[in-house]
Amino acid sequence: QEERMKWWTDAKFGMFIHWGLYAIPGKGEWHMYGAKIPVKEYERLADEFEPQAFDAKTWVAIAKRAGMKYIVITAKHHDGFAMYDSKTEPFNMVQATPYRRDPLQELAQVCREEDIKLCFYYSHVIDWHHPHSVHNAANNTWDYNMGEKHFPTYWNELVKPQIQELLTKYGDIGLIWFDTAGGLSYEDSIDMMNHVRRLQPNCLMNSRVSHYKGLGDYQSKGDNETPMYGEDTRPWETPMTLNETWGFSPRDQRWKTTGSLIRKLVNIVSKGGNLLLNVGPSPQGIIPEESVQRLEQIGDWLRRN
Ligand code: FUL
Repeated sequence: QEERMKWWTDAKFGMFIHWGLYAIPGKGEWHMYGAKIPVKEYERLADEFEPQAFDAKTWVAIAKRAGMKYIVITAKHHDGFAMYDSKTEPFNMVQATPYRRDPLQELAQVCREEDIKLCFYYSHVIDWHHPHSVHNAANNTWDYNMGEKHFPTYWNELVKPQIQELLTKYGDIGLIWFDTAGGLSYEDSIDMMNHVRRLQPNCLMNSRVSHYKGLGDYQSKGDNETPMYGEDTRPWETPMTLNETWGFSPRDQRWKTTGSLIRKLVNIVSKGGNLLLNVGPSPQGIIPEESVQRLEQIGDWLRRN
């Protein structure tokens, strides 16, 4: 356990990347749910997803210059779209878009070369695209009849096979960042943890793998939460945004200042935690300039101090 955690506790600072089809409407990653967009209509976004400016090298360089040691990217968020070449489900980057490339594979390659740990975010409970994702309160009730949902179909035919793909085709993965596990049973939480352990014994999992307390390798704090000193007995991490949303949303210009970001980083790290700071790239694959600037300034400060 200790041994497995070492790279992560040493790392302190990571980059979170929320990137998916939701970047196209540009209203954050909960847009499909908020606007109750029918699956068939949402799927059409994939027809126009062609991030010609995406360059894994640029992203990894931005993270490195900021002093970040790991990257956690959305492999599948709540909208169910797989940002990689999934053989399990055609609603993915390679089969459903004109782009046809696998950005996670490209990132994996560059991360290996640049000595950055690649990690995947995976929404294992909420999935608005799949007809059988049922547990969380935030379900797709506009396309699907809740009474007809059969959770094991979703779990065994989509979630577990996709986790298997992510843990077998991209080399060593630092951690799987699970999310919003409300409603998932204790048995299924353990089932998932065993599944990950079997596939990659050194891959970490955050506590959001389950809503049962104490599971996972470390505690994920609430979004943007800075805990009090001594509050935690386990290793912990705060996921934080640079503005107020996770997915690309150009109308959200409420950027935190560099000064306040540095104070948050110091505050968190001095209490023993990790900071996972988020960027939301555009549909073209560009990390917003305001984000890049702030990350650069944080990196400059870290190099001076
Ligand atoms: C939340 C999610 O619902 C948000 O969309 C985002 O991914 C954040 C990090 O976790 O619970």
